[in-house]
Amino acid sequence: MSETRKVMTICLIHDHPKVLLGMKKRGFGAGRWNGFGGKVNEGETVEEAAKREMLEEVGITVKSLERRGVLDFEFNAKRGEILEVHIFKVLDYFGEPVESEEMRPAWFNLDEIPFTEMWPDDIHWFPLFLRGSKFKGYFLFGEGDSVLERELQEVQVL
Ligand code: 8OG
Repeated sequence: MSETRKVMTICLIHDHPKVLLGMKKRGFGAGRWNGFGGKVNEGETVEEAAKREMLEEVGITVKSLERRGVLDFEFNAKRGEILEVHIFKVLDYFGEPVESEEMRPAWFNLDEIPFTEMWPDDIHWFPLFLRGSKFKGYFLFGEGDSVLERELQEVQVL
C-alpha cells in the first residue's frame, strides 16, 4: 500500500516548573491544549517551520531549539496517510506569549498538565520530554480518542 507523509512540528517551552501550552481555537485539533506548530512548507527546513509557527501562533521569537522527538501518527480511517510530527524544546527565546487567531496560550505547572483535554498520545510521551529524553514512536488512532496501537522508545540520536 502506498504511503503519504505530512511533516509537522510542535514546539514546547519548558521553563521549570511550568510549560507553555496553547488552546487550539480552530481547525484540526480544535478544543485541545497542545504545543505550537503546524505543517512544514515547501522550501523550508523543519526547524525553520517550527520557528515560524511559534512566531505566527504565539508571538514568540525562537533563538534556539532542540529536536527531542519524532512521532508518526496514523488514523485507522485513513490508513497510509502518516503525520510525521517533530517535537522541539525551545532553548532560548524572546517575547511574551500573545493570543492569536489560532491559539490561546497559558502556562501550566507540571503537576497540572491537562492531559484529558490534549491529544491522547501526549500523556505517553510528555514524561519523556519533561525529563530530557529523546524519543521516537508510532500511534494508531481509532474512533474518538482511542489508541489502537502504540510504540514509543527512548533513543540517543534522532
Ligand atoms: O497546521 P495545523 O494546526 O493543522 O497542525 C496541527 C498541529 O497539531 C501540529 O502542531 C501537529 C499537531 N498534532 C497532530 N497530531 C497530534 C497529536 O496526536 N498529538 C499532539 N500533541 N499534536 C498533534 O497533528
